[in-house]
Parts: sequence; structure tokens; C-alpha cells
Amino acid sequence: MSIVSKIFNIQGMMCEGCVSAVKKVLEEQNGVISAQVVLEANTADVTYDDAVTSPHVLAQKITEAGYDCDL
Ligand SMILES: [Cu+2]
Repeated sequence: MSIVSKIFNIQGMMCEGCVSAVKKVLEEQNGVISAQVVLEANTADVTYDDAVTSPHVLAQKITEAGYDCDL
């Protein structure tokens, strides 16, 4: 188990509702401890256990929620 943080760049968030949606999707994933989503910066700072999940999985979930995410 190794706790790490990574900042994801997200495109397509227009309001605080989007921020809440992205935060919820991320925090529902196994291994995610917390997600701080910032609308103005178009970022999500995610703290997760990299033995359980990965940036690839998390970016995929953000994409499935309807936003664009570059790693
Ligand atoms: Cu919105």
C-alpha cells in the first residue's frame, strides 16, 4: 500500500454541479481517499492508494462521467 497524490487536468466542467459530480465519481472508486476538484483551475487533486487503483482507471472514470481528462 502506497498513498500518493496526483493532479488530473479536466476539461468540460462548467459549474459547481460538475465539480460535485467529478468529486463524487472519484471518491466512489476503490482506493481513492479524497479528491479536491477546483473549477477555476480545471483540476482534480486526487489522493489514492496506488496498490488499489491507478491514474489510468481514474481518468477513465472521469471520461465516463462526461468530462475530458488528460493524464
Ligand atoms: Cu455543471
